[in-house]
Amino acid sequence: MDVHPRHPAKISILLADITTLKVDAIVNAANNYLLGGKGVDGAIHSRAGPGLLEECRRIGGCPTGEACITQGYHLAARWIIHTVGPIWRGGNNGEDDLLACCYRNCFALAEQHGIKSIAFPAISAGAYGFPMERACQIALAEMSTFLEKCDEIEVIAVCFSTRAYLCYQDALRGL
Ligand code: AR6
Repeated sequence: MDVHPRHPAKISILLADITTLKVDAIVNAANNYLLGGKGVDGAIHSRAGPGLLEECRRIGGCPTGEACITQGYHLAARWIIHTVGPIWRGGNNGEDDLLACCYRNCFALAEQHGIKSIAFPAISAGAYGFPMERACQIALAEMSTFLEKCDEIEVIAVCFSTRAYLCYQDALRGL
């Protein structure tokens, strides 16, 4: 696990399955329909159980770049914050800003709900095709900016592959 030098013990990079983490909230890389899918979304729905799908149905959807919150159901995490990352379309269609908005909106919900530890997957960097290096840079920049104004939340960047882990480490050094 690597710790951000400017925020000791507050931001860390972890190679793990996000659904196993005992944190206050995990973030889901969802789609606009909030009805489950593949990747981390599928893993979260399958581990959380059917109550999650019911609550997501009631919410009714989420625009790209925004976020909403549900209970964690059978997860160890109390909350799930669902956000919808942009689909990569070459990089000149507002993708960077939309991805940054995902992180900011997740942090806003975390603050509103008194969440003290939050774990993020690499939003958009799987099925949505965002280049991993760029996604990691945006993620860590937003995490770092948030922690500059609110350092009471522990932030975990979760990697699902060694490649993602190395990308996060590089991005951390480049901050
Ligand atoms: N724990 C942590 N990270 C994971 C896990 C896991 N269990 N599983 C996958 N990842 P993706 P997106 C990583 O495709 O690109 C879904 O179908 C994965 O290796 O899950 O935002 C939704 O319904 C990658 O680095 O999300 C949407 O339709 C990262 O999580 C669409 O995919 C994100 O990959 C969203 O695509």
